[in-house]
Amino acid sequence: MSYPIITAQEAAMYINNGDGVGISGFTLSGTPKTVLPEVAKRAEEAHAAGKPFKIDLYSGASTGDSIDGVLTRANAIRFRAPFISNPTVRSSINAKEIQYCDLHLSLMAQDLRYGYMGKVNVAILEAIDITPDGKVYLTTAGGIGQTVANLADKIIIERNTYHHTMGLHDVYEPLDPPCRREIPIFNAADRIGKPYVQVDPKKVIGIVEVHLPNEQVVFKELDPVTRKIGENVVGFITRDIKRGIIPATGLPIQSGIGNVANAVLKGLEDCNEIPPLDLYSEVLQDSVIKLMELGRVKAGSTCSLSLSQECLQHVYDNLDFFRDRLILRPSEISNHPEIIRRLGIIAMNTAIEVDLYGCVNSSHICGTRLMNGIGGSGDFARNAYVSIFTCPSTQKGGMISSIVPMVTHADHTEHDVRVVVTEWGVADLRGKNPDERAKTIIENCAHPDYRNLLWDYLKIAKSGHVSHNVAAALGMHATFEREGDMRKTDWSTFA
Ligand code: 0RQ
Repeated sequence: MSYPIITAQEAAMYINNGDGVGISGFTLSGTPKTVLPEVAKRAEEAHAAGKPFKIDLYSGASTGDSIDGVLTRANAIRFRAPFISNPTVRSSINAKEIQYCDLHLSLMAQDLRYGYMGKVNVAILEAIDITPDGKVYLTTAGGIGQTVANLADKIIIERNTYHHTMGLHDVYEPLDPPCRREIPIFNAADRIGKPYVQVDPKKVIGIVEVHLPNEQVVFKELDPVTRKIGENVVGFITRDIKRGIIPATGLPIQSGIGNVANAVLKGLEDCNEIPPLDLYSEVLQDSVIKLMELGRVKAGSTCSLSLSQECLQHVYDNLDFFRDRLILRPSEISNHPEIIRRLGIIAMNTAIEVDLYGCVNSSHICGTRLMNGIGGSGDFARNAYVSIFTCPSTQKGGMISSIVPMVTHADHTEHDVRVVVTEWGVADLRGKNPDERAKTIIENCAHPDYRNLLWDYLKIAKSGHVSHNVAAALGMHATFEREGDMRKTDWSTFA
C-alpha cells in the first residue's frame, strides 16, 4: 500500500472538536512536531467564529511548548493525561481550564485500552519511516505509540528525516486480563518484541514530511547542593554494596530526569567502588551516554532518549557501538511494576517534600498547585529493590523546608519510601519504626535551621504508633502561606 503525502495543514483537517488524539513520544523526545500546531490554528479560527474546538490529548509523558504550550494558548485542550512539564499548560490546569488526570506512566496505555478515558479518534506517530504493510519505525521514544495506533480510527504519520534508522526499539504490548502473561524480561538488555509499531495500513490517512529535531532539553548547571546530594546517594549505594545488601555485581538503576539525577550519574562516573551497572529507566540523559562509553553503564533500557541534539547526533554517528547497548521500550514496559520488582532496581526519584515518617509529595506545591505530576516515580518507587528519594533540604532561599511534619499531598507513602537523601545526609528508613524514622529524617536530612522546629512539633504531637498533632500537622505550610517563611512557625498557636 502507498500512502498519500499530505501537508500538516491537511492532516489537521482530520482532527475535529471533541476528538481524542493520541501521540507518540515521551518528554520532549519522539513527539509529532507539525500537525498539532495546525490543530491549534484550527481551534483559534473556530473560537474566532464563535464555535467550540477542544481536543483530549493523550501521550506517554510530558511534551514541550510546541504541543502543550501551543495548544493551551489556543485554548484547544479539554482533557490532558498523564504528565506535563510545560509552564503554560501547568497554569491552565491549576486554573481548572484544562481537566488533567495525573497518572502512573505505566498505566497510561492500559487505561486507554480499558476504556477509563475517552476514545482515541486519531493517532499521530513520529516515525523514521512506514512500510507498505504498516510497519512504523519510531524515532527517539517508545511512549504509547502502539496502543494509540491500535485504538485510533485514523493514523497520521509524521515522517521526520532528521532522525536515523536505529533498530533500538523493542515494541511489546501485553494482552489484557484475563489473558495477560508474564512479561519475559529478565535482564535490562533483553529484547522481547518487534523493532517497529505494527499499524493497519488502511487507517493511515497520510504521511506528513518533516525535518525537525526534538525540542532542546535545558538543564541547570550542578550547584553545591545538587552535587552534595549526588555524592550522598553514591556514598549510600557504595556502603550497601560493601555491606552485601546490594549484590557486589550491582543492580540496575533507575534515574529520573533533572539536576539531581545528573549529579548522581556524575558521581557514578567517578566512583570505582560501584561496578558497571545496567540502567532500567524511563528516560536516558546525555550523562548515561558518557557513562556507557566509559564502560560504567553496560546497557541502557529506556522509554525515551532525552538527549541534547549534539549527543543524539553522537549516538547516530556511533550506532554500531550503541545498537546492542540501548533499548527503547513502550512506557508500559519501561515502567512496568512486574519487571521493576523482578530486576531489583535501585530507584532514584525527586521529592517536593518529605514528611517525618517518609511520605513523599512529588507533584503538588502546598498541596494544591500541580508542578508536573507523579510521572514514573510511583511505578519505580513502589516496586524497587531500594527506593531513594532526593531533594534539597530547603527551597526558596530557606523559607520553605522540604522536610515537614505532614506532606500536603501524598504521592508515595511511607511504605514505598526506603531512603531519603538531602545535601545534609541520608535517612535510611528500612526496618525502622515511625519514631526512629522521624529521628533519622530530622537529624540526617532536615536543614539545621529547621531541626529544632521539627523536634518541637513532635513535643506537641499526640503519641500513638505514629505521633501527630492533627491541628498543627500542616502548620509550617499555613505559616508559609500567611507569612512567607516557614521558620516563623509558632507551635503554640496550633496547640
Ligand atoms: O521552583 O521552578 O520556581 O525554581 O519546584 O524544583 O528543586 O528545581 O527540582 O526540577 O528536579 O523538580 C519533584 C518537581 C523536582 C520533579 C520535581 C519548586 C522549586 C522549583 C522545581 P522554580 P527543583 P526539579 C522522571 C521521574 C515527579 C515526577 C518524577 C518532578 C521547582 O522531579 O516532577 O519523579 N518529579 N518523574 O523551588 C515549594 C516545595 C518545593 C518547591 C520544590 N517544597 N515548596 N516549591 N519546589 N520543592 C521523569 C518522568 O517521569 C518523565
